[in-house]
Amino acid sequence: MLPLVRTMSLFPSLSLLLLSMATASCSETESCDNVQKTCPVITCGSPGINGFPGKDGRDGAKGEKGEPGQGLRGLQGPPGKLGPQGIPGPPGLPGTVGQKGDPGKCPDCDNGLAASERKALRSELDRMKNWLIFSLGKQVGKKVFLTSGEKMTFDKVKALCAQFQGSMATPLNEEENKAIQNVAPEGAFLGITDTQTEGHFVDLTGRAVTYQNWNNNEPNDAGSGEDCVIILTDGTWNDVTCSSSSLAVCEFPV
Ligand SMILES: [Ca+2]
Ligand SMILES: [Ca+2]
Repeated sequence: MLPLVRTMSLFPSLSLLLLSMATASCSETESCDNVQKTCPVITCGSPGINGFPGKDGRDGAKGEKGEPGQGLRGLQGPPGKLGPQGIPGPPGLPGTVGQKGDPGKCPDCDNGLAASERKALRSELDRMKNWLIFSLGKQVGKKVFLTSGEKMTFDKVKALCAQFQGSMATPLNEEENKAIQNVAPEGAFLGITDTQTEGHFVDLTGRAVTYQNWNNNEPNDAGSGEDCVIILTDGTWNDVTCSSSSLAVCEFPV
């Protein structure tokens, strides 16, 4: 019945037509009482005006979340393009020191030819050393005393000997003192001073000298002071000024 009422409200002329048709049928075939029994929608009085549709009801409660869909998952796509190279990271910490390696081998050193060459070179070197000592110097024990033949101040003699990996002649006993005397018959500086402490003579390493061979009345620290030592022609010693000049004699290990 409801659709019919709505249809009638929407089309008032149609409803009136239907009503007139029903009224006409009633009057032609049967009484109104019978019509009411067979057609309850249609009344016999004047029809009322249809009301407006009611307001929409409130929204219902939110329903539960539905089940996931059953559709098929698509195939995995191909890998994307390679991204740009990143910034280099900071340098790592230094590693631990490795163990000491085995001694290396020298193939040329192990054969007999190289060994014979070394022996020949050593022999030649010894011969040249003897020639040098014979012509210029004097060997005592494991020392050889040589002179450059020049006279200079104490400091220059010290520097000259160091330049040639030697040191100033410093006699430790009478034999060495005699050897220096033979190399420098006119006298020479010795590696002995009392610059640090007056009257306390030491060698160039700072050790007190145990062997001494002073001339009479020496050392006298004469004049404005004498802190360096020379060997005289007779082999005795005299303290002199360091700025004076004397023969340079150096000693070298043999
Ligand atoms: Ca002195
Ligand atoms: Ca003196």
